Amino acid sequence: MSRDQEGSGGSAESSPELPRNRFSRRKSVCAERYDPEAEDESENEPKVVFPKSDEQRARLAASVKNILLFRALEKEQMQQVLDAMFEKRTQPDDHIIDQDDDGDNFYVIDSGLYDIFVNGNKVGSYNNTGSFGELALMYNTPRAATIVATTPGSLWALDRSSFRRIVLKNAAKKRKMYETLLENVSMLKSLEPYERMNLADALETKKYSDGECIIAQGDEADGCYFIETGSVRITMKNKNADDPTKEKQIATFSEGQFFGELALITNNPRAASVYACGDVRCAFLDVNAFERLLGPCMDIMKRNIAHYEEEVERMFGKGPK
Ligand code: 1OR
Ligand code: 1OR
Repeated sequence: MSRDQEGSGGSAESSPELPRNRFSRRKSVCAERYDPEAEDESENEPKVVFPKSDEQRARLAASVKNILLFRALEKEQMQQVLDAMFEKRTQPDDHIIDQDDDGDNFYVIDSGLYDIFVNGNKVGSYNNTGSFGELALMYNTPRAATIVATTPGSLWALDRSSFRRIVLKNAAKKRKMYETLLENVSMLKSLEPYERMNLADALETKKYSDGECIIAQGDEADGCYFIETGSVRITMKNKNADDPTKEKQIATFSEGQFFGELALITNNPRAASVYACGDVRCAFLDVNAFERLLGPCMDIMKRNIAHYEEEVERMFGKGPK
């Protein structure tokens, strides 16, 4: 799928601030900032339940599995979301969302292809997976894009009020928590603000104490790490050395740097080990989200890898791997 976006006008409800970017057309008229800690009046609203067949439940469960916005939900909240979702069948040319409209539902794709248009230009598409329509509900802005079905398909819709009551608080908190971190990782500067928001949805904080092994050389890779606080030591064993079990320190990384991307890109085992120096907090991105969300940064990461290779040669010399 493709992604990206920004903001425009708003209503009176409080909302998180939408990051500005070059696509902004209008300033928000809503000066009040959303406070994720504040009680939301919608919390007292009755729960919505749409009965579903077993077959529908199974399809719904499969569709929501990889929805990043739902990652921050607890089990009970997830159950409420599943109860509140209703199915919407779509036909080619159906406009699911029209840019500039008010937001009614958030949609999770069950099946079908959908095109994304901004100001009349096609900017991306969804292929049988993903979700859309969260921006207008989260930030109280008009719809930022038009979404049109191009095949018959099916969507799961979650009404605005349920979305705000159950999903908004956690998701907004998470986006806010990672906002500064992601703005400070230079590799991610090539991402659009909307892409960084999607990234925030996908991250998971992991904590380590002094000396703990975060990555072990030779292991299979499951994701990459962005350092939120603290620093790490990178060490490497070299097969050609006199003592091939001896670990040599090759670098230290600190806040705003990332590691663990190499094995994901090359499909090789971990090239080095990584240990915590003191207390360390990292934001972890799993391999699936990495491939989906960091495509735009691939060139920068590949340049980095060329640098690693030069360094390996400099430190250990050339030789059979
Ligand atoms: P919404 O509630 O504003 C339209 O309704 C939805 O389209 C929006 O939430 C997003 O979920 C989804 N720009 C704006 N909205 C996008 C974009 C997008 N991609 C998906 N949506 N792009 C930026 C274009 C300048 C994506 C480009 C790949
Ligand atoms: P990974 O997935 O292989 C270990 O897991 C990580 O250590 C690796 O991704 C990189 O993110 C990180 N050579 C190889 N990996 C390095 C290096 C490195 N530095 C950090 N990592 N070199 C250091 C270059 C300054 C070359 C070593 C001789």
